[in-house]
Amino acid sequence: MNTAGRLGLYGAGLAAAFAVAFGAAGLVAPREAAAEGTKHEQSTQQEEKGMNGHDAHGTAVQEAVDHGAHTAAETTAGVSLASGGYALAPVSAPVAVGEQGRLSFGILDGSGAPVTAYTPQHEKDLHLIVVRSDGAQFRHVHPTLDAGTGTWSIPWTWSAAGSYRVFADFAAAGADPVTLTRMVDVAGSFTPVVAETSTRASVDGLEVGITGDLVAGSPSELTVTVRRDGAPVTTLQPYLGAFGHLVALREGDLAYLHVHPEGAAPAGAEATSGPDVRFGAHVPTAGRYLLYFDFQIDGSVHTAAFVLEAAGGTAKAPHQH
Ligand SMILES: [Cu+2]
Repeated sequence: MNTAGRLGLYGAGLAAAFAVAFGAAGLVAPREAAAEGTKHEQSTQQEEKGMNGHDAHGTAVQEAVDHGAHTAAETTAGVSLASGGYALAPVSAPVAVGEQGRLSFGILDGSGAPVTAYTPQHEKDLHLIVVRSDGAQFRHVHPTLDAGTGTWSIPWTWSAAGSYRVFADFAAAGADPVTLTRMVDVAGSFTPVVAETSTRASVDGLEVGITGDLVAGSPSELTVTVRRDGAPVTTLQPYLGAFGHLVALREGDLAYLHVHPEGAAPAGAEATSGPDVRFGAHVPTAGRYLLYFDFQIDGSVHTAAFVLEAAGGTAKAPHQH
């Protein structure tokens, strides 16, 4: 089956699952989809926190499906080059490993014109995530916009061959946030990394762990803990308006879930926190999720990668009431 057809099927089945957003400061597009799919008298906030139980989810499932294409487009975040009335134009990048160049692209509106005005999300007009198809080689960067042409670009060198997913996460001025994606191939052979469930990561001399259980269709809390030489690190600095930034990708289609911490935002640029950072997570399906935690200490940004297995949930079972 071709990709479009497969996504269409996914869209119907996963609508409500993706319709529930993540975290307190959470991602807006899925949350708004959830609001549309929820009866007006119900509290969307409560539903997201799981306080209304299974009934609310069942309702959201049916109504989200009824909403059809609009909802489906948002619920397949990060698996399409066009969504929400915007498209990611072809990505230009070096074609071989080690070649120095730039990665650049444009965002096009419904008329094909480049978008030059954006609404910042988490302190940036556009977040660029690049990851190889096996989940390795993750990068989260912030390219520069040429406001005259609408071209985004950033210096770029590939360090490994393979097929990459490029995600652009942004909100055009006056529009809802969307995440668009394209594939970019880098010549050469590579040995795919097989994802093994992993809740600990060693990065730049820091030990980072993640606890919490993902359950398909249900809210879960994840806690990331940062230590150095076994001692809690309490000097996490604000990064993108929070004390950490978590991107979750579903293994298999790399569907994109952009997560932010629960709890209060940093009180100011000098605020620090740690060693724990909590996130609300709500995964749509059972299976593996690749998680990437970006955090900042002493002005340096680090990324810790984890792989979590989500257990199957029962919240979406049609016979439940
Ligand atoms: Cu970003």
